[in-house]
Amino acid sequence: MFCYQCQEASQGIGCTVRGVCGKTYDVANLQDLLIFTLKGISFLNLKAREAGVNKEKTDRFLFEGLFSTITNVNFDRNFFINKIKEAVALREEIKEDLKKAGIEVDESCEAINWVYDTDEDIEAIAAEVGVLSTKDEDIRSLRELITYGVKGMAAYAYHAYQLGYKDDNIFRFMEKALAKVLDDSLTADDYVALAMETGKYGVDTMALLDKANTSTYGHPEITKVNIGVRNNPGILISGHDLKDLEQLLEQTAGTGVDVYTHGEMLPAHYYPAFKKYPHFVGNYGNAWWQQDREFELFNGPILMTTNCLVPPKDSYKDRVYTTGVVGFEGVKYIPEGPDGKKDFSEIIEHAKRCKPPVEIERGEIIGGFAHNQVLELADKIVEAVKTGAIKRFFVMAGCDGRMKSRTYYTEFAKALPKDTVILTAGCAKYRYNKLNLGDINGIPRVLDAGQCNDSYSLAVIAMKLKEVFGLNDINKLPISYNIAWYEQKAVIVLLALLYLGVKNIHLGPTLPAFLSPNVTKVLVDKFGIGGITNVEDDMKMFMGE
Ligand code: FSO
Ligand code: SF4
Repeated sequence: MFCYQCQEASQGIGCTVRGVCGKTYDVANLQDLLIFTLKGISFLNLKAREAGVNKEKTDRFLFEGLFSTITNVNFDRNFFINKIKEAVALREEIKEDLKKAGIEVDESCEAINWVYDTDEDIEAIAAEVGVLSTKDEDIRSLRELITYGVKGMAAYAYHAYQLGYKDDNIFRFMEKALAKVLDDSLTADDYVALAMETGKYGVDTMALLDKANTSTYGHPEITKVNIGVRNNPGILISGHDLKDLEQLLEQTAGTGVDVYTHGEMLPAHYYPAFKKYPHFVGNYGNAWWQQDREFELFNGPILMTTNCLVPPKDSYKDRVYTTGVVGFEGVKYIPEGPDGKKDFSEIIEHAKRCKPPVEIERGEIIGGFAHNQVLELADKIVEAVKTGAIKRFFVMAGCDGRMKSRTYYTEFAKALPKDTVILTAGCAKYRYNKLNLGDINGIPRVLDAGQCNDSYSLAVIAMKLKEVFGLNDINKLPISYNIAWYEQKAVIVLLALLYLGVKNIHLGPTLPAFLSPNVTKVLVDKFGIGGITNVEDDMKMFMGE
């Protein structure tokens, strides 16, 4: 096992015995083998595409497989053994299809030709194909940067697909990128260019998901979200999947069971379509890493639709349900029916047997500042910038995490001058969204666009402001980027911002372990990427003092 894909990689180097996230040795290796086999499938499917014999089920298999290996999504050994077997079967099917179409394929690459007889064979091969099998540190770094970006892209493509939105160009690119990551003839420069192209498709995928979400559920609007509780049994839903939420709200209507959001599901409250449910009560708790305490206190069942799942404690494990690509051994899984419907009745019955949630806080938080809403307020915002009432915006999007050093973000938000506004998305917001930082002429000082993928909204807003102020460079706007990262969706968001030409992004609380010194140097030289130090010095640096 060697994994360094998230910000919590052991000692800032990599997890080698067991993940800090709780991922076991065998699961880490199996994830590597799944990714390796998906690369082989990608190589073959590109040829199948050219010949017009590709199948839609391959697209879905690819993005689901990639998504399942993102940090805190799936910890279940059997899930990966089965997925790998399915991957090999699919790979052979594509080979057959190519043969029938008269297409010759060079099958010398191991990702395309490895076979197994037993589960032990699978585990033995899994131990050989990990990250460290690329010997050159810089090539490895760039290959992983691209692979993690594609994983994030796959997660967003998955959500769009669930709502009936897809784009073959995105699927083709994912295959191209994964196939190139196998190609030993490519140089570091080739991979830098591929990383940029990954950013381009990251923008396209986030735009597609934005279209899917807003066409289906309406444009997010300014919303006050209750953070207290009611006296009914409840179901807590976490992760990012809005379609799962919709089905849960439909099925719980009139049952006397309330529904609350946790973590990244909070922004669901901002969508008009979910406002019609009187039993959609509010948001319970904070970011993903606090779930062990908060799930315990919630008392009712919890539905994990995507990351971030933390290995559940015995005290509440029997109340956790997973769906989609999420999995954990011994935790009940809710499958999707052939018609795309999920039956949540077991969770609803479970909830009825549970006590109402324990109140952990009271009050409201405000959000819903995605691009459409912010552009409606554009005149007010532009006026505030012109009069100097707003001096600077700080994009503080991204993730939250366990590390103590992340208190930096709370302290940074508190220390920001009163004439600055935070633009946020993702679960990083929980570090400062309950601080009551006030408003500027009625504009709240923390503008939450939504989930991590809604970072796209922040880019749209920046582009619009550039246009309004008649600037020729997005970097001339009074916007600073102090972004927190944790998992691979943040990688695609970062690559997307770089592709859009955003410079001088500061990334914390630590730079990715997968960036080698030389690759870091490229990012510093080309894009002005930096880390963080301490609140006082960083504040001076950002405010140009
Ligand atoms: Fe995890 Fe947070 Fe949204 Fe990240 S809950 S950490 S970039 O924001 O992805 O899933
Ligand atoms: Fe370690 Fe992060 Fe990989 Fe988990 S996902 S094994 S914490 S690097």
